[in-house]
Amino acid sequence: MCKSFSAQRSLHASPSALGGARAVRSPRGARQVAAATGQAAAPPTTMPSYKLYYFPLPGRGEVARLCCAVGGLELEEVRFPFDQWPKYKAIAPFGQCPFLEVDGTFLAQSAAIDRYLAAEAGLVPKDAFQAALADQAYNLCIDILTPLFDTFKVKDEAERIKAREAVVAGPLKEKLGYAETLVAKAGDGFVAGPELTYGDLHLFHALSTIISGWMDGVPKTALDGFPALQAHRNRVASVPQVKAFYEREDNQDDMRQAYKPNA
Ligand SMILES: N[C@@H](CCC(=O)N[C@@H](CS)C(=O)NCC(=O)O)C(=O)O
Repeated sequence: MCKSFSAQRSLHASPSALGGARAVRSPRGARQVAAATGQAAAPPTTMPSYKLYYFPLPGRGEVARLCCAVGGLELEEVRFPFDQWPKYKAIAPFGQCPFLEVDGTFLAQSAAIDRYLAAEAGLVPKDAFQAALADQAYNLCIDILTPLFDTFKVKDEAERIKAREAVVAGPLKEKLGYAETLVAKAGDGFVAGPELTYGDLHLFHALSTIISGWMDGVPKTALDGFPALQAHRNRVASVPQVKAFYEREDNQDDMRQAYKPNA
């Protein structure tokens, strides 16, 4: 699915040895989430060290990054260029990225990584049904993005664009319609209630990717006609920690301009 970024740099050129000391941390993340969403801050706790391996682009790594940014979790990142992928594939648990190293143990599959970091960051509701509502939105986003990402497998450029146009007119339009209804019901809130969850972060990421112009054949206007989705995207983009994440020097690539408020 992944298309190359020309001017990305690797934040950490080489992977460190596995392992890492556990450290007692202040509840900074919980306090930041509380400030953004009104949730109660958790008491101090022992937190693991987190290291994310992925390409520089948002792709399947961005929700993990956002969970950490919103929750104030310290995330070490290995953002490697495409030509270094074979080296990292050799250590990737399932031969794919992203993968996360937690105190020297690897975790694969972006959905597992995202839910774990979201839980650590206080972005999974405590109430089981509300948590399921966050999962529902998160998984709808997988359904939204997967047919688009699958088009990267089409080698011929003209065929690839044609495949994307078909996705935009068919499955994408249908799924965005479901997302629009979901978010319209939430009013000024979020997908699982009044508080921001990782379901909202995935929806924000999916919508921002769609309007970024990153995929030829997917027009930047693809969200026209979905006003509730546009409003939700802007609401999440305006959360102070999200806004600050996209003001960071290492997040100033072309694609991430679409992740800003009113993009
Ligand atoms: N279900 C996996 C899919 C991961 C995936 O397809 N990753 C792509 C990059 S976005 C990858 O590793 N491609 C290179 C390869 O498969 O060798 C997940 O969500 O983590």
